[in-house]
Amino acid sequence: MPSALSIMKHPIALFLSALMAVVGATQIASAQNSDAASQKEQRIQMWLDDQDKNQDGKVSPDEAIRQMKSNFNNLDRNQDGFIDRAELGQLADRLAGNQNNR
Ligand SMILES: [Ca+2]
Ligand SMILES: [Ca+2]
Repeated sequence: MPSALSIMKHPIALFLSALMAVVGATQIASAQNSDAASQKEQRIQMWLDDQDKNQDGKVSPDEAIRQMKSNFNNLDRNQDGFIDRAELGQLADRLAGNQNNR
């Protein structure tokens, strides 16, 4: 009767553990991708929680603080006087891109 040790040394067992390592790595990679997406969502939500005082889903000039206020005209891409979720998303993408370039 083979011991547990000799089963682990079996070629098929080695193959299976190698396969599981590859599958595990793939799962980690896709988890990182969804992390990036959820980090972006979290960032947008954080900004809105922080600055969207009247909770209309966008930041007006008098709600904006710090860099958001000083860059308001740049961040308000469509110049409608508000930084909305889409525009916050563009900002989050830009910040994420800057981090990757470092
Ligand atoms: Ca608002
Ligand atoms: Ca806008």
